[in-house]
Amino acid sequence: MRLARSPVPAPRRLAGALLSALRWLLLGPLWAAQLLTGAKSFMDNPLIGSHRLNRLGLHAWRLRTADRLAQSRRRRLAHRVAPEDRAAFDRDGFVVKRDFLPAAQFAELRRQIEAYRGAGREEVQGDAVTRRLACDAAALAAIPALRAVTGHPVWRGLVRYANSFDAEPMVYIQSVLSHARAGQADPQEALHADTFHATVKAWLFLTDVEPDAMCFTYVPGSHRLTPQRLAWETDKALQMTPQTNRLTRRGSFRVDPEELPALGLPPPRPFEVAANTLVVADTHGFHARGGSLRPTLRVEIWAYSRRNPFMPWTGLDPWRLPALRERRMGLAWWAGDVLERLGIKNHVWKPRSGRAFDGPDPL
Ligand SMILES: O=C(O)CCC(=O)C(=O)O
Ligand SMILES: [Fe+2]
Repeated sequence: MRLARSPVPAPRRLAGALLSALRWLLLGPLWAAQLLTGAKSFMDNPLIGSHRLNRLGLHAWRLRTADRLAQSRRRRLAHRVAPEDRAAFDRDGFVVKRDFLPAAQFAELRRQIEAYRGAGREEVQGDAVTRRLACDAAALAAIPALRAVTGHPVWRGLVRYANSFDAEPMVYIQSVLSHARAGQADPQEALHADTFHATVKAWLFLTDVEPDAMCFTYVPGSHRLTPQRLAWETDKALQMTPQTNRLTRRGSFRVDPEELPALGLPPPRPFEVAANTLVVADTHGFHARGGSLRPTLRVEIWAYSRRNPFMPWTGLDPWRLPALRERRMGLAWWAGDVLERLGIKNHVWKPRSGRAFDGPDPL
């Protein structure tokens, strides 16, 4: 039986229409300007989420344009990576470097990180907990061995090439704890693309990553914007409803592994790797955090960078200056706190002091 809708009184309807017009008047220019940025949420920006505009090709245009620009920027950064790494990245969307640091240097890095206690942050997603300690001035002073990573020409080159920008990434000591509390499945375990454009994440694992224990997993070749991928993206954008997965609606499209063959893609590959392995990936490609059978702690030096994908140049990075670079992670947390206090946006990163190798908090 269908319930009859109670009619909305005319004055209420008029007030609603006026409010909506005012919202468009105030926010419309911002939403329009965001079309030429990395803004990706189909929920928060009604232009990005517009069925009519996406039928006219808006989402596909943003993907194609961002892809063309990323390829052109990568060509200009190609000299920063070794030819065999470049070939691997262009083919797969990731590069894996085993035994990244000399063994003694890696052991010293781990020792210094185990001893370091910092003021960090923690996010809960489903039953997983992610903790981050910023690689800021305090961390770099206490863990001088970190500079062997952040100053490493291979690390610097790969992060830039994958990102398609000559930009300093944000760097953290990240700890991920699976099954660390009661909750639903960790949403990162669902295969997804982070964004509609090229972007980088890098992991230098400090712990061994065993099979079925939160392996980073990637679909080789899924970073490429093929005609099939473009058609899939367009369909996903047009099929979006309020019932669609929330993270898809926020612009990180989920993909069912069963959809991969039709996209001409192989099955996801899990990285079962020993500590001291570096993985640098374009997380526009499909990836996930592999499931874990047991509660597990994975610790890594984690880097991330994302710039406006519509910028044609590779440089002009405001975070280049060391004084800014080392404060950046703290500034981002502070800005999140301010937005939350103003009631604008919930901040998922809550303060937590401690060490990278701490176990889960007691329930
Ligand atoms: O932690 C992982 O293995 C991957 C999580 C993920 O999807 C991401 O960091 O974008
Ligand atoms: Fe992701």
